[in-house]
Amino acid sequence: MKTILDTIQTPNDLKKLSLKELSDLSREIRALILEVVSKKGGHLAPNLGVVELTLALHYVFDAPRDKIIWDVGHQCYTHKIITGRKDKFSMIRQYQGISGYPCREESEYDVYNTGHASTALSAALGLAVAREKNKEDYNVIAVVGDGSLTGGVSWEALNQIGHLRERVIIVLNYNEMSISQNVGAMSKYLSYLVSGQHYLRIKDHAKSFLKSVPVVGWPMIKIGRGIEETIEKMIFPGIFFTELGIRYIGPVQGHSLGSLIEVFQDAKSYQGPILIHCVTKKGRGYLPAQNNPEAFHGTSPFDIRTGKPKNNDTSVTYSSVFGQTMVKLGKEDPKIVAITAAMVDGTGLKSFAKEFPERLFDVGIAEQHAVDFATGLALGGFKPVVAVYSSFLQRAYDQLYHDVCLMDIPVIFILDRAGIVADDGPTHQGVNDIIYLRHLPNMVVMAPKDENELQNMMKSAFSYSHPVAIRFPKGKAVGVPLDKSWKEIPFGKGELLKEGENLILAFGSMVYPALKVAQRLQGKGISFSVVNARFAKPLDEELILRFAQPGRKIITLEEGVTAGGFGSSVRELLDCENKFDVRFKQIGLPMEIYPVGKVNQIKNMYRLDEEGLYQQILEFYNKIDNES
Ligand SMILES: Cc1ncc(C[n+]2csc(CCOP(=O)(O)OP(=O)(O)O)c2C)c(N)n1
Repeated sequence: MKTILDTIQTPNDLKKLSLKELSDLSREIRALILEVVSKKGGHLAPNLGVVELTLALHYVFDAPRDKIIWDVGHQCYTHKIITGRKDKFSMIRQYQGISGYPCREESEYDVYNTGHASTALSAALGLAVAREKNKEDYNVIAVVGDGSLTGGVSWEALNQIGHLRERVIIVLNYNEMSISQNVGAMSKYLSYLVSGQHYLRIKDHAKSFLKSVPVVGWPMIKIGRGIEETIEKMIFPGIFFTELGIRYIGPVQGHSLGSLIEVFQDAKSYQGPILIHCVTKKGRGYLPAQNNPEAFHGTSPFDIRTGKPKNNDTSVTYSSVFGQTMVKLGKEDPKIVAITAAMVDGTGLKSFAKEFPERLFDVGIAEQHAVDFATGLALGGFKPVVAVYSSFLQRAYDQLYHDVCLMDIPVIFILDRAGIVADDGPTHQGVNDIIYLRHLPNMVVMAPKDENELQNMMKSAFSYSHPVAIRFPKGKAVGVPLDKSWKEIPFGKGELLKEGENLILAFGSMVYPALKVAQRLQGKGISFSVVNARFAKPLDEELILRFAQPGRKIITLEEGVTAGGFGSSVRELLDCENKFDVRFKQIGLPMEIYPVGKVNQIKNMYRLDEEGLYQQILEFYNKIDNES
């Protein structure tokens, strides 16, 4: 039987549907999302929460002429399904499939590539200003979640949106959740607007209210504090935004297609910036996700009937070892505090949060603030550990330089998801951190070969009295036993694991593969030492230079971009010590945009899996031997 979804090739087809048909379509789309994500994994709860909102937007606006920008972009599945990618949807987040985020290369309906939070408002304002300057006429709509509104960039944008007063439509997708429960004063304010308020009754209220507000210079109602302020908020909900110069409309029932369509239609004719506060439920329509939106924010494949994960892999992960080590360290030292930018669970800090709720700070999606907040805590005598994903720390680069490193403040940075990251695509690859950290003055850059070394590195880092970054990959650790008592990692010292003639110098996740490759090469009569570098900065110069003898081969391995990376620092050392007669090769990742895929697929593509490493080293070895 033909479904309504079968009739939808472009958003234009939506415009022929009745409200009832749109509502039926929302059910069909939910079922499709659920079916695909249960098999392939992906962002379930955020997407189930915005089905009506997306349909209403595409029903009212004329994409791609009108520009819809999705903040983070993890909630774009319905958008993809109705903008010509329904047939490819089963390949979402798969190698050679489609991206799980908006992707300009995929479709003209994807206006702006996203993946990191809080960028949509700035981009929308930029487009709106360009439109005015070009004397064009289209709508610009930014869809932003309440979680993403905690990011500083969003506030920088609101500041200018209220100032310039260009026509920008902000759809605030309010579901009280970031990945976990949303945090912060703004979150409380938004929830205040929703609680105790009657939902906007569109016909008899919003239209007249909109008309009554002049575009420029509307009167600022200034009444006192206390009870008057409460009355004011009741009469003019969202006064905070209004006073910034942004018209506030809401709260609107975010699953009522009728309400959404009416509000969006009204917003279209408004001649200034407008924020529509839509209240949605994460996981809507699938009980396990509704009841546990955090677990279903991003999920691996699961059984639809029970909501239980299909893969019950209970392997130890780096994040879990980090978390349990934090608890251990926290018990020993009451000055240790942990900071996360909205990733309590992802970074493994849940058990620390449970054990020491007053020493865990979730700052919201605010990596820049997290870094400076940690700096202040350290200056005040605490020992802050900032747990963050490698790719998200990129946006706090100046805070690392200006605030942490120039003052040489001992903050510990735990960089999870460093290296190749599965499924999420280019925005989430943690392949740049060695580069952006290693030239910062005073910064120590480390990577453990396994989870046991991770715990010892964490303990040791507190004794270095410098900022320290420790990077490790996502997921499953090596599976080695954990030392019961701490072992100090000597500052700046590598570890010689295998003796041989030439040298493989491996950093972090590349150490065990290096050992395996060296064994295989041994079988061919090719002799390599293997050193676990432990530090990309400072380098163990003494150890490296011991191998830097004429004609010897030195190969560096890293799970990161080579340009300016770990191997580059070794090359610089050899160069500055005039060791030109050493045969040197740096193995890692090229500087390019990696495709979506599983870690093994991407490693295989770039010859960073064991076989690829073996072949690369062998080719290099044979080439040098043929030359000489
Ligand atoms: C800079 C940055 N930090 C962290 C993340 C990880 N992250 C992805 S979605 C998300 C929560 C977003 O919450 P919200 O915007 O409210 O969207 P919802 O999932 O609730 O729909 C977070 C923290 C990110 N994408 N970007």
